[in-house]
Amino acid sequence: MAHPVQLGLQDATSPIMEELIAFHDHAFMIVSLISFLVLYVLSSVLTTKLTSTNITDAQEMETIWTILPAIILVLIAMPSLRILYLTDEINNPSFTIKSIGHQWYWTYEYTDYGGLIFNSYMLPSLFLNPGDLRLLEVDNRVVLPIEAPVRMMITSQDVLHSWTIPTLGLKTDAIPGRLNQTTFTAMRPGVYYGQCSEICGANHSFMPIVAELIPLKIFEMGPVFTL
Ligand SMILES: [Cu+2]
Repeated sequence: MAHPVQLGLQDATSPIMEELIAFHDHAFMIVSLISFLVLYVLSSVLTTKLTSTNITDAQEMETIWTILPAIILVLIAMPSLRILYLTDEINNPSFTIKSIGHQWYWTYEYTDYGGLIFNSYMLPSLFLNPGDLRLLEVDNRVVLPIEAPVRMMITSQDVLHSWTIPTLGLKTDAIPGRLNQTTFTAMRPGVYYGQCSEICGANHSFMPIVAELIPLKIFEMGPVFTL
């Protein structure tokens, strides 16, 4: 989860998020270089007496400063498109888990396990145990396996919601009447937090998502589902 005064992204738990972080760093480097160059040119312009008449015509320079930004844009667009299509890849998933957004809680359906369905509500502050995270803890966490491709089907029963877990690189809109799908392969076990990311009404801030990622062997054993 995010921690106070954090500036960067959360540590990655899936290969897609690794890619996204690498792309963020790549784009950030380009933006930084451009910013410093513009800052340098601006300060030069402000501190130089512009009296030369030789700079009224400079075809070569204009050609370069037209083509160079175009090349930079391509250098950003290409890796961006690559990740976009990687994110869309379904990868023959081993499990399908359905997540339904409601005002204001999530419902999870394990259709591969006899149609297990349960609701996941935020824990009110009064019910928190020491060490629990206020506004992030839920009564029933969604349990997911690691090191296996998992498909999430995401939909809504009332208004627009968005099912999000930043550390897995997931953010998929929950749209009434439409079934969206996304896949991920988690790489390490743990408890990961997310929040609804589509303004969905009065209690939008109070429908967190908590995913408990456990090793595949334990997931397959099943008793974890006796909630
Ligand atoms: Cu919502």
